[in-house]
Amino acid sequence: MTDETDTPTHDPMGPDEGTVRYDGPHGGWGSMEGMYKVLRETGGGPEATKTLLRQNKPGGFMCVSCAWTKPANPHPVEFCENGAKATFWEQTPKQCGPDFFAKHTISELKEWPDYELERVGRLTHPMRLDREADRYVPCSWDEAYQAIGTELKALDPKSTVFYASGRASLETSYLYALFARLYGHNNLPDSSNMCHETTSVALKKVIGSSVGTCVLEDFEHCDAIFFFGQNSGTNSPRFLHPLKAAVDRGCKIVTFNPVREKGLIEFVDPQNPIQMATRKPTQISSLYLQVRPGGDIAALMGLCKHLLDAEDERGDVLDRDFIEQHTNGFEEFEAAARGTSWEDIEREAGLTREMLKSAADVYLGAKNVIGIYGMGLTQHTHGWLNIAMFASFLMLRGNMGRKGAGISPVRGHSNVQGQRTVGISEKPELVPLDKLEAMFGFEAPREEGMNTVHACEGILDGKVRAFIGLGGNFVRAIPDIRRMEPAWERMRLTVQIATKLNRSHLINGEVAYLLPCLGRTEEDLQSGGPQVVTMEDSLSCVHGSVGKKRPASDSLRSEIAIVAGIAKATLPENPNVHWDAWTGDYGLVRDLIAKTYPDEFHDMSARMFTPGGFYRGNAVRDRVWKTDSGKAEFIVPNTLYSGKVPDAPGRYRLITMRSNDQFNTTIYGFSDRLRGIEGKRDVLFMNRDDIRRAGLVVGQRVDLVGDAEDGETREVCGLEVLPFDLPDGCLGAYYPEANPLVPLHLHDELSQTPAYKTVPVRIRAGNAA
Ligand SMILES: Nc1nc2c(c(=O)[nH]1)N[C@H]1C(S)=C(S)[C@@H](COP(=O)(O)OP(=O)(O)OC[C@H]3O[C@@H](n4cnc5c(=O)[nH]c(N)nc54)[C@H](O)[C@@H]3O)O[C@H]1N2
Ligand SMILES: Nc1nc2c(c(=O)[nH]1)N[C@H]1C(S)=C(S)[C@@H](COP(=O)(O)OP(=O)(O)OC[C@H]3O[C@@H](n4cnc5c(=O)[nH]c(N)nc54)[C@H](O)[C@@H]3O)O[C@H]1N2
Ligand SMILES: [Mo]
Repeated sequence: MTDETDTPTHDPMGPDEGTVRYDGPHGGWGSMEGMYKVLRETGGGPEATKTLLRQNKPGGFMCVSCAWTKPANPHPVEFCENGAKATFWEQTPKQCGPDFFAKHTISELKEWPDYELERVGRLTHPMRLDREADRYVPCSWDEAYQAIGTELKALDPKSTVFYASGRASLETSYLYALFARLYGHNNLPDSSNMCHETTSVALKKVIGSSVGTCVLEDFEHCDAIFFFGQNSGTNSPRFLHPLKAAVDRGCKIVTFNPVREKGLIEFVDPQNPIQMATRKPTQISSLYLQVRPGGDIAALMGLCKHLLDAEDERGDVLDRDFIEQHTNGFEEFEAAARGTSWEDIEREAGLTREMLKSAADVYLGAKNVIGIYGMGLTQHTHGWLNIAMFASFLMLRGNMGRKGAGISPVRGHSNVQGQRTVGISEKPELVPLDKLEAMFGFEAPREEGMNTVHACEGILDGKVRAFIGLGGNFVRAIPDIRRMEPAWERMRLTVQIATKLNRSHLINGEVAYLLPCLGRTEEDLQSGGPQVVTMEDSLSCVHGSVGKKRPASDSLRSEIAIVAGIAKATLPENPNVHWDAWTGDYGLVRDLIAKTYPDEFHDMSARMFTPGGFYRGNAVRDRVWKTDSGKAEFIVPNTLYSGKVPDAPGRYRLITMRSNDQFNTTIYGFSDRLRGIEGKRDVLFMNRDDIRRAGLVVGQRVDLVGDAEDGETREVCGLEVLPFDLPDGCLGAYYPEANPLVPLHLHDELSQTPAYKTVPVRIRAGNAA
């Protein structure tokens, strides 16, 4: 490891004694260096850097990385280290075209690491799989559309799956979902099914809204923020600015996370010259509690118990008016909290009663509280209960539907929330099908479609015959990928619409096409002139986005054009459906969206460049609860543990983690600077006591084996044991490399979001011990 100011270090006690960690703050010079490393790597020139200045600005383009909101008054540079990396990654001048595919067989490419595959460069031409030759060969767009259309026409629509990764625009998403329904199915899984579907289901159930309730302004009025399982420093770094501003005005932040994530500890604002010069960071969290993975229900129960104790003492803690007027189930919830023992809470949370008291005191000292969360709450077998508990905790003091308060899930992909809003959903009851039928003159399919887990099950048992991927890297992102890969290749048709080569493009059906599309930073010129696309951010604001860069290749088509091309080749003529006109002018698609969802999207084209985006509204802000009972629901959890791994020696809960140098399955590089890791990803994070107890030594290579007791063999071999500050009995390894260990059947019980954060594993030390 190198030794510069912002570089990782081991404890001076030596590798056996110390833990791997990063001693610098988040942000600062380290983040500048991280960004420019990717610029060098992708070979981008000054033009790539210039593009950054248009990022997340009204009239510019919306970042292709995370979904964090784009403010009305952007900073001169409204991008972060990881947003810049994503832009550079898309803008690379390197190409992955017919010459490349002529040189490499599919079998050979399967041996390449993910990082090398994407690094080849932008896909430039439509390609068809030649199975005999074990290669992709170029084809024309028309040939691809006609061949795919012919295959789809021959299949039962219900045996096909149309997946979407959360990046495609609202316009593309609307047309993609319409295509699925005109063709005859609701099999529209989305990356959200692996991500915040738990939120969509749980929040809908408890507060009647499937999305968060806060707007940016709330962060200017909150007195405390409770942070559960979201790593802003890496996954939504621009969020650190409002957080820092909140801390600067006295707001307290309390974090619950098994991992001490740097960005939530201290931050140097790269846009603040004084901080950059003095390197004096802002302390972000005033209290940081390393809850056990899966221990959040218990931790929240402990917090609620403290609040009830304080109520007994002071009598002014609970918001009785709110509870009475707006909620259901309080008495049962109160009885359950009082009846839960501290012993159980402490054991399951891995935190003491006193630690939880310190956190409860912060809550009590605050008038307005915001609850933030991410994958640390959603990706568990009882993930929905985590969220229900979090909502209950906030509701006890009326922190819902009030300025400066609320619950705010931090979404992942830049338009994942919006895709669901405009119809990409396997749940027909969430889509205005009657209206679509009237608008387009057809009979919409009414059966529930497949979500991600159902689609995987359908592929395993042979029911699913075709898969279309609108972006993403499905076969790498899902659980149980070693079981899925052979089943995948038995499908009849696979089609991938993508910007860069990834593993999912190498695991193909009998007939397969790889279709390259424009990226969001690129100019999208159609018959009606340059086009705008829109997306909805994590705070439900909708923004127009204009790409200006010259496309990576003249053969690229926009996502809308590709969806329309396939749809036209598949579906019979319909006088109400105008694929060519819609492709020529996306404004016509926005008109359709506005007509279908007038409350949220009226006058969409006129409003899309509103600085800060236009807010699509949330009834919870007016304390209107669209739940079955018409009130917000307190839910009594039937367990304190949101996972399923038993507590026993040698049995571990594995957290799958994102490094600071990746976007999901896209690996930009091998630096996880903020955790002190450089140059590798094949590591196993483990605390020193666990290393000793297991009889291992630091640096030893071990295998992880699945411990789901379902008869399936699951393993990931050759991980280097690294000492790391984690709770007992819990391990960490990187996603997606660890995905073969995740059982498909372990998922949130209501939403089927895979339990990527409490994966049951054991360690096999082999001969090296
Ligand atoms: N640079 C970058 N940005 C991204 C992404 C990326 O990969 N790279 N991915 C995007 C996407 S699609 C998403 S969904 C988001 C993901 O962003 P996050 O929601 O931040 O997701 P993760 O990094 O997977 O995990 C979040 C945190 O949960 C903690 N955690 C794990 N288990 C538990 C638990 O049981 N309880 C608690 N309280 N905490 C726990 C982990 O230590 C981690 O800090 O980011 C988006 N933005
Ligand atoms: N173990 C484990 N597994 C996980 C998670 C975890 O925390 N742990 N997280 C889950 C989560 S939260 C998510 S969201 C999923 C992510 O799953 P996906 O969304 O399916 O995967 P990504 O890695 O985001 O997809 C990357 C690919 O998208 C393509 N792409 C990039 N830009 C564009 C574009 O503009 N248009 C098109 N058409 N394609 C583009 C590129 O080809 C790139 O290779 O993974 C899930 N899997
Ligand atoms: Mo995600």
